[in-house]
Amino acid sequence: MSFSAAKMAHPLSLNSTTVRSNDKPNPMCFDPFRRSSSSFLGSTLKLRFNALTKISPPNTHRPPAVVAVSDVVKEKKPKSSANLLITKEEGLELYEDMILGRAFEDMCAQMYYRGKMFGFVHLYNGQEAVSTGFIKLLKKDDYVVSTYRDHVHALSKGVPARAVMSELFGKATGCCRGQGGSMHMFSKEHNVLGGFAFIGEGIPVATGAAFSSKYRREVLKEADVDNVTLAFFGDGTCNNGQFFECLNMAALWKLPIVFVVENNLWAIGMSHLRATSDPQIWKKGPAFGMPGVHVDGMDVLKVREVAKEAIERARRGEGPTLVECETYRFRGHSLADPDELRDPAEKAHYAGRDPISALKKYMAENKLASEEELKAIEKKIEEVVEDSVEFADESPVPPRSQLLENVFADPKGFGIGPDGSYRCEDPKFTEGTAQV
Ligand SMILES: Cc1ncc(C[n+]2csc(CCOP(=O)(O)OP(=O)(O)O)c2C)c(N)n1
Ligand SMILES: [Mg+2]
Repeated sequence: MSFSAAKMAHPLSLNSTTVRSNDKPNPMCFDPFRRSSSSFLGSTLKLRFNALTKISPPNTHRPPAVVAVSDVVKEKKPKSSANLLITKEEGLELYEDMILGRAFEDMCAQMYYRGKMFGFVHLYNGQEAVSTGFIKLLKKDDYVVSTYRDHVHALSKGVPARAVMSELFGKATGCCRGQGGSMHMFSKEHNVLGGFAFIGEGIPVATGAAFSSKYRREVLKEADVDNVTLAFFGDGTCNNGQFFECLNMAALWKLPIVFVVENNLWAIGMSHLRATSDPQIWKKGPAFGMPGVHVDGMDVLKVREVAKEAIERARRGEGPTLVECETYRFRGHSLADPDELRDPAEKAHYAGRDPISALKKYMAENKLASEEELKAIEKKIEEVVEDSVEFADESPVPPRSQLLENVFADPKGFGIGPDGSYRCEDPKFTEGTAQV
């Protein structure tokens, strides 16, 4: 097993494992690193134990923020004399992808409030290091399976901003021809197998994709098939049965998959600590016979190192890995959420750990990029995002005939009449479903 429990030096300057013994706790000041018997990660909530059951707290020693990491991080050969984990080109690529994710989502918020998007829209602000850290390591044929928080995963995998924005606008030029919307990004071309509105729904799809890769390679003898599947989902989803069932099957069949938990501490308004018997999700990996890794998800370089090892392990045919990324969403659960439940101190703590600012600082300190180079990337992305909005706005809405397409397998079913024409094209169609 290549993964082991160990602490690692923080590649970025924000060292979440540091505990300064001289610091006196200030009751007015939120200090997530202060050792406490009842706090977890950066949450300000206390772990509560049911007094009626008289069960004593199982663990009175709070683990450090990063409790298990890849050995590869420690053994990593330096890219340069400065002992850096990335080259300049790699750093610029990571920066560009994170800026794209952030700028795109900020624009989505604007467009949503201007009434250009419909239904629920869930943004990814704050979590970019996870998408970028993992997906930028993939090959084109590898698969990504997401959740309803899916725009940025699609962008990282290469789906053009125009196609994602148009999909959000419900336009015919969207990656699902406007038929999916925010929660259902899909691209056959880019092997993005979907956003999914039901939590946990994507995990079996991802497991199936990983199974198909293994089947093609080992049964159909397609020797060049070495695709890896990444399944992204949240902390709240890890209490869903599909998660456990799929961990079992993936470990049993040594499937080429990485289960990536984006633990942002909240499932809508439910704190992870209140909902989960053992909040350390990564521990569930070893229970199924696969490595479980916990990584600082606000640090793209750490995420990337862990991702590298997990993806390579899957590609080598050694089976799945469960990676828990400690992260945080900077906005409410969806754009309809006023976000009044979370403690402002907790929000402020994570805002100060913005993964984009951290990478920027790291690159500047290590002379990997000048201020001008980073500004040029920001400018370029601003134009890409602006262009995506103009494109989406000018694109046509889907034809009415598309309304019932892909709804029924039988083309002569509910949607298509005996004469072969769409029933919705009947002028009386909107008068009531009884006649349809
Ligand atoms: C099967 C199912 N049950 C309930 C819901 C309602 N629901 C929507 S989001 C959500 C919370 C999910 O939280 P988490 O997995 O942590 O993801 P996050 O939103 O934090 O990214 C729930 C319960 C759902 N979409 N699907
Ligand atoms: Mg969550």
